[in-house]
Amino acid sequence: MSLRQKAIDTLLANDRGGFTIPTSGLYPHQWNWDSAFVALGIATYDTDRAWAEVTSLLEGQWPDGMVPSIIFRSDDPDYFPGPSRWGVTPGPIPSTGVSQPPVLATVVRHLTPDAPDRRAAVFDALLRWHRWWHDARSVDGVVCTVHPWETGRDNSPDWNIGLAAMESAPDLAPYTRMDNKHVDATYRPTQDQYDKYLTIVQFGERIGWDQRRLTDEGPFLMADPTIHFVLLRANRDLLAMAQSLGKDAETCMEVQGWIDTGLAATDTFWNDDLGAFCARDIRSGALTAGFNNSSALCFYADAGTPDQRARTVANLRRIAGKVAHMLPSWDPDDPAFEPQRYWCGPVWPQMNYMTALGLDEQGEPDLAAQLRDGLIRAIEASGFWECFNPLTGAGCIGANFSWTAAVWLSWNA
Ligand code: 9WN
Repeated sequence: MSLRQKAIDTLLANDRGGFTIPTSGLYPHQWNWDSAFVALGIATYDTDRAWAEVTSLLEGQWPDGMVPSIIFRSDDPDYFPGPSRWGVTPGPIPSTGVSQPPVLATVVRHLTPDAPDRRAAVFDALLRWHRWWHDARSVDGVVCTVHPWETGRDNSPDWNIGLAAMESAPDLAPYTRMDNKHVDATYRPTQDQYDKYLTIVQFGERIGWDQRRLTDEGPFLMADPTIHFVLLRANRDLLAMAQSLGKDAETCMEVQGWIDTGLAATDTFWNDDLGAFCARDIRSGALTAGFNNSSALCFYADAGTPDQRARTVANLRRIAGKVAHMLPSWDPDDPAFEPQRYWCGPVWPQMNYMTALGLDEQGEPDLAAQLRDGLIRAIEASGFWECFNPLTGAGCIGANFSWTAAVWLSWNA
């Protein structure tokens, strides 16, 4: 069977009727940015079904505009923490109480150049979601995050500063992890990290998921290059869609204001010692110090000075000399690098997709090709895994993974 057919079959097998799960067993619900990437892949063979992926995700939008990281259309005992642990959430469908990197507007723009009706149908929902980031998650013009799960890079060493600065709740309700029942525990976040993840959830649940309070008073507050650069690009795409739809000047100016604020905030993430965009702990001001697979998203966002871009490229070239498959999620020269542990080393398909796109657009086609080639070779050797060991190309964590199939399809359309 061709790889193309296997990719399509993977997405069909994960289809739960109008929405797609990342993979069965480990992740049995609809995830936010997973669905956005999935829509890109499905669009290569079924545009109507791809559009359903977009609209089904927006069905979970909260009254305050947030689009949650997971929508729980059922309570699956195989997954923890499910809807009962997140408690009563204000959205129309039970969900988590945090969001995920907002790639959706960028995907919608890509899917709808000739479909203004579709574009118009979701524009206001996207606008309200972006406004939520700038209102509820912003501190002094920097869009922040309150939970490692919100960044989509769960156990990246980037979050160690923020997690070390908080205590696990002494009255943390007991729980049983389910992730370790599906996959090798040594590839997953540690128990201490999970206690802290659940501590933040418990805090949010106890304040009734008041998102402004969660940002201001929650146990964890960091700024993430993934969210920053993804939102910056998504705002540019939102503005382009506003203009194509003939939206009023006030709307266009509001979105332009977010772009200006985002560009101005970009230096917040710059670690000049390392020559890389890194995460920052907002309360202590401390910057993390590891080149990771969100660092080069400056190209995707068309942000950063020529010097910042040149130093980012130099880091990418150094790392390319250390691994067989670009782009590892953590710097192989850093002691925190673990090639099989989730966001501490493995190559992530959706990050390679965005980073390669940005590098291509900004005049670095050779590096872009290296990122695409590194992932494609791993997929050809191992299959559609969630992520891959950058030294060997071996698949890690979840098999038959939706966004991996989707990225492959979008690159091979
Ligand atoms: C928690 C579904 C999600 C991805 C994230 C990835 C992982 C979940 C987990 O799986 O997160 O949301 O349990 O580890 O880190 O990026 O969206 O594929």
